[in-house]
Amino acid sequence: MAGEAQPDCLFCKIVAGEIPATVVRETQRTVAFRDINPQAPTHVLVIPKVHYPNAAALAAAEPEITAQLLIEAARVAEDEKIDGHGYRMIFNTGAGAGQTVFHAHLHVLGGVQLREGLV
Ligand code: IU
Repeated sequence: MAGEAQPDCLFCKIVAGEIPATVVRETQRTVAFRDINPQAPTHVLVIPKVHYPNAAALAAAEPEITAQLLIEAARVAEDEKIDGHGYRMIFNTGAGAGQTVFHAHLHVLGGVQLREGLV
């Protein structure tokens, strides 16, 4: 069924509590946890509890949850006090864009001056 947990998905396992993660925020539908290989002083991933392979598939099926990811990302930025300086939100979508975990996730990066440019 659409959105169902996938047995081989690492982020579904984090949602289920089967793999440890440093959770910084949680709602009924989302979890935010620290990236294990941070690329900035603050690097948090915000994910839906339901499984969709990327942000585009999530947006098509669950627009409200997609919006909630953005809202939660902004709350993470406030909690981490990186919202004043500015931060970056990224959805890598597809292997060609650098996506390596195929459960939709929103990167929140900040706490340092991020370079200009996107690629
Ligand atoms: P990407 O957009 O799919 O490339 O991002 C996946 C991220 O998930 C990447 O930054 C990893 O460091 C991160 N990650 C994690 O935080 N915990 C894990 O158990 C695994 C990956 I696997």
